[in-house]
Amino acid sequence: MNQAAGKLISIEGGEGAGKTTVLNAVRGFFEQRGISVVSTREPGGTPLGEKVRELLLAPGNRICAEAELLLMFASRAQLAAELIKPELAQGHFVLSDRFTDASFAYQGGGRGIAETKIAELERVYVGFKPDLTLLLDIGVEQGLARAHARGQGLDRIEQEHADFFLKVRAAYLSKAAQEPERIRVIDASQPADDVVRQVLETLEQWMER
Ligand code: Z5A
Repeated sequence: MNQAAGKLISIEGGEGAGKTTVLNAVRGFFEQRGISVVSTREPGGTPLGEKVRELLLAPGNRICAEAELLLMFASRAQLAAELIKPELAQGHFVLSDRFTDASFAYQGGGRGIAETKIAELERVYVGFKPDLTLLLDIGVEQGLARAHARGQGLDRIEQEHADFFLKVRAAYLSKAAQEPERIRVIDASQPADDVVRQVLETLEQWMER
């Protein structure tokens, strides 16, 4: 791999998949190799994006599926322009807690918006995909149990029914089957240490390509 080139790595998964633990492990993996990593998240990651995030997640806000999709992309366009493109241009690694695959999963799979419409937004307003995506896959029941056990209030999207999250999971797995080189599926049902071990093995293999 060309060490001088910037890379975008995204972490994806359904509720309770354990993205936080994995993000920390991925950051540590690169820092140990002397590669500096900038972390960000979606929706959010910029001052504008964080305001959009508040609108999107506040319980009680009435947002139709199309507006939800466009708000996700408004946040993403700003993040791409303000942070991701400049960092990649400087040869830095960017680690994002979710990226466009989440729109295919939640607004595509979950809300039923056609994949072609989302792909068009991706092409026109983003123009790139992550170099590597770690998809933390977990059964919906197990994931929701973990998320609920955190004891925090549920945001607007977390309040959806299990059926919604089943469709989200299926859409993620379908995307991973379409792009197996870029999207690596990690079994996130395992204890945290085992999940981290799978992630580190995947990163080592990816770096050695
Ligand atoms: N969204 C969208 O619809 N479309 C888009 O395009 C984008 C996003 C970009 C906010 O995202 C929402 O936006 C999200 C998708 C939607 N909707 N929902 N619902 P977010 O990423 O900020 O929100 P989140 O999915 O709720 O993430 P999270 O809760 O911060 O992360 P997590 O992966 O779900 O969980 P965690 O906090 O890392 O772990 C959950 C709990 O499980 C915690 O107590 C851990 O200690 C525990 N845990 C973690 N790993 C393990 C293992 N291995 N074993 C046992 N317990 C564990």
